[in-house]
Order: sequence, then structure tokens, then C-alpha cells
Amino acid sequence: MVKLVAQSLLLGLYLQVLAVFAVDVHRLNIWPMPQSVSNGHQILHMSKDFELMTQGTKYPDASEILKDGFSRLLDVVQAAHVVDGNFSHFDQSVLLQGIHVVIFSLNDELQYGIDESYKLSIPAAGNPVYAHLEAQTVYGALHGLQTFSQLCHFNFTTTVIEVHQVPWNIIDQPRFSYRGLLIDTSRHYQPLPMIKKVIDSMAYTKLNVLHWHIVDSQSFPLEIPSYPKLWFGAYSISERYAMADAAEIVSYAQRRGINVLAEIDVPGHALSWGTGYPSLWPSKDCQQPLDVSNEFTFKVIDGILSDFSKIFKFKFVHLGGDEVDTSCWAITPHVKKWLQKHALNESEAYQYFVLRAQKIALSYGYEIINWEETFNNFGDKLSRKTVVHNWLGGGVAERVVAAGLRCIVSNQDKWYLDHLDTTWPEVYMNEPLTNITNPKQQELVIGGEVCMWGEQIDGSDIEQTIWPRAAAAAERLWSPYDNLAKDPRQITGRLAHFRCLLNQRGVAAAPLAGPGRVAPQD
Ligand code: CP6
Repeated sequence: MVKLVAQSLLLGLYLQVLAVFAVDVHRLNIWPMPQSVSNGHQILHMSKDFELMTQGTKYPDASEILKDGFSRLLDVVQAAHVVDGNFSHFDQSVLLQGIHVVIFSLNDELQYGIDESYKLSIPAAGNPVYAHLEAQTVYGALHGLQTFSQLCHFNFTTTVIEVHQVPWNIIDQPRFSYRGLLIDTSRHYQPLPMIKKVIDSMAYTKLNVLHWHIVDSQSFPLEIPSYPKLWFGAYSISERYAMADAAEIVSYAQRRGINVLAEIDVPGHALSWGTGYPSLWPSKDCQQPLDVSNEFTFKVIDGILSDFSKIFKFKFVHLGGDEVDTSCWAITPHVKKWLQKHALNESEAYQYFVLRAQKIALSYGYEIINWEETFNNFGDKLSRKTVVHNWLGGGVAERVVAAGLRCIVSNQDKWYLDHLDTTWPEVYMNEPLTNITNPKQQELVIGGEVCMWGEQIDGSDIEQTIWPRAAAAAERLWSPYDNLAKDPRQITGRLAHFRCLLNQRGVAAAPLAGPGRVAPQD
């Protein structure tokens, strides 16, 4: 009896310790929360000669990617403050001299599924004092530098940057390999500097795929050298991206560990293609979907994907396939005749179109992402190299992975950022593995994506519409399930802190409270 009481007391104590730990971890101002963290309560001062050290590693000269990442780290921790403290005041044993980075792989090709893990340790003292960062790839090291940047604070009395709460020991890796953000440059053009700013801010929160919904019905801003009249569908002669600009975006993102997923949304969302090539429209009265009966349609898709394959090096291309209304195919005489000749009904013709576009993408070495309607209508016919992109609501991912295909979750009720009434706690609580318990099926959910559709936003308000809510999704996709807050009230302070950090870094992230952005109710 006594033993039983003692045991239950012990168990109670243990649970309490666990609970305290769970709360405590959210008191640390790190976003997204790493896999494992321990910290102390001392302070280091960052030397004004704070250096990147790579001696003794396979990277004696450090890759340019790492060096650039290090110089961006210095910029963000300095946050434009004037650092002019008198460093001779400080005891050498608490002066942080630099960060020693060890990268194990020499391959710095960015691709889906690469190792993004890192280990970061910062001692409380030493002689000299160095932080240590280890990673398999340079992209894991960049994540480590991002985490490091969040531990730094400017001291206004000494005018020196400090690292608080040392010693730190952090071990970290992402829960999901695909952590995306969609931007839409067809409904509103986004200037190139804004796209770069979005990429910068994605890196702060460890998102790793920029899904570029480049073209749609409203405008065709991208240059396609194989079919140079396509961008006649741009809004104006200024609101365009040259191929070289797109290549620069890809390279800018890649240097920050971010893949670019390019999309052409066929056959439904493609009206603007016909501005330059009207024969892509079934007729003047039927301007979408693209003309399924015309061989030229598939030639153009081939040309676009051929041009894409030269610059968009991500393993996936997105082929859309959503919201296809085929009704005007059936009433356009030459298309109707073609359907009859091939004994296809409208829905079979939609399937034929999507599968033929898939074959073209495969011929250029891509794997394919398609919106979920393709799965809902003919899932068993899709190439096994298809990833199904959910958007219509919950419950689809379960069926996709049960069918053995991969899935990306973007449930519109939770992760569509153009829904301004979706609050950050709702974004945070969207769990991609809802109702998926089989570990093999869980692996098929490769991640998720928040979508910033462009109908309602442009360069003037894209940042405050994306942030801070996208950061809530970023933590859901990065942090181990057990570290995620079970109640968003636990993390209001930490997210508010992170959004202030975004502001300090020049990102116009909105406050957590306010219209459409309410804090959780007490
Ligand atoms: N454009 C494209 C869109 C949407 C989709 N595809 C969309 C649909 C409904 C809502 C938001 C966006 N604007 N090409 C659906 C994937 Cl609520």
C-alpha cells in the first residue's frame, strides 16, 4: 500500500516535471521550436571580430553558400544597430570569438529530401569561446545559423551583441521534408525585390519550398523562349519576368536552402495563354479550358516544360489540374467532333489532358504535383510519380496515402492565407497527419504548404498577409509532434516575439491581434 502511494507520488512528480518542461520549452524564444534544446542562464558577448571558422573540416575555405549565410547572420543580429562597445572591458573567457562550422558532405546540391539536420552548441565560457555547429549539408548549417541568430540580443548599454541563456545545446531536424509557401504572380504581379523578400523571410522560419504559381488565367508574366508570344498575356510590358529573372530567383532561393516549385495550371487556369496564341482557346466564346483537341496545345506545354527544365531544377513541377469546367468543350463544334471521334466524354477528356501533360513532364525528368481534383476524379490513373496536393478540405490525405500516393496538405479551411478570417491558432492546429496512423502511410505525407493566392493582395500587403500566420504552419511542419503546443495559448508570447523579430528584420509581419488575426481567447 505504502509502496503504491509512493509510486503514484513519484509518477505525479514525474508528470509534473514533464508538464513544467513542456511549458518551459515554449518560454524560450526560438521559432520554430527545435527537436531538442537545453540552455543555461549566462551571457556571452559577441566579439566585434566574430568569425566563421571552418578549419579542420572538409570545407577548408567554406562554401560560398555558407559564407553568404554567415554574412547575412551578422546583418540580422546587428539589425542596423551601431555596435561600438569597448571590447577591452570584457573578460576573454566570455567573449564569443566565432562559430566553428563543420559540414560533413561536400555536395551542396539543393534537392527534395536532403539532410537538413544540425547540432548547435554554445558553451558558457572558454578560452577562447567558440560556438559549434555541425551539419550533414550546408543547408542544415544554414538552419543552424538561423537558430543561432534568434539567440542574439543587442545590449543598449554596452552597444554589444550578446548571446543569452548560454550554454546552449540544440539538436534539430525537420519533421517534414516539404514545407511550402505558395505565391501567385498572375492575379497581381509581384516585383522581383518583393519575391526575394518573401524568400528571405521564409528562411527565417525554415520553410523550404517556394511554390511559384507564376501564370494563371488573369496574366502570363513569364518569358517562355520556345513560345515568345505567351507573355503577351502579361498585364503590361513592365509586369513581366524574363527567363533570366526567374533563374535569378531560383538561384537566390537556392543559396538560402529554398527550392522553387514552378506551376503551370492546366487545363483550367490558363486563359491568358491565348492572348499570344488564340488557337489555344477552343473559340472566342470558349477561352478555357485549353483546347484539348488541338495538338498545338501539347506542343506549347512541351515547350514550356522544356524551358522550365533548364532553370527550375527542383525535382517536382506542379501541373495544376484544379477547378476544370469542361462544359464549353462540349458545345464548341470542332472540340465536340474530336470528342466524338475519340469516344471520350468531357470528364475522360479532362483525364486525357492531365495524363498527357504528366507524360510530357516525366519526359523532362520531373516528378509531378497535381491539385487533388485529379486524384478525386481518376486517382488510379495518375502516374505513380504524382504527389497529390490537397486543398478542398480535410480527409483527402487519408485517401491519397491509402492509395499509395504521396500527398501535400494545404486544407483551404486552415492553410489558405487569402482567407483573412483564418486565425493563427487555426493555422497552427492544422495537423497534416490527422487520422493517418499507419507509419508507412504517414511517410507518404511529405509535408504541407500555406497558400497566398493573389486575387486580394499585391506588393503593398503581401507580407502582412503571409506573416505571422505562415510561421504558425512552419512550426507545425518543422518541429517534432511532441514539441508542438497542444493549446495555442502556450505559444502566444513566443510567436509574438518571433513576429517582432520579423519586424526588426524589415518584414512587415502583422500583429497577432487585430481583424482576422485574433489571439486565442482565454
Ligand atoms: N487559383 C487556382 C485559385 C484557387 C485555386 N487554384 C483557389 C480556389 C479557392 C480559394 C482560393 C484559391 N485562386 N489556380 C484552387 C487550388 Cl478559396
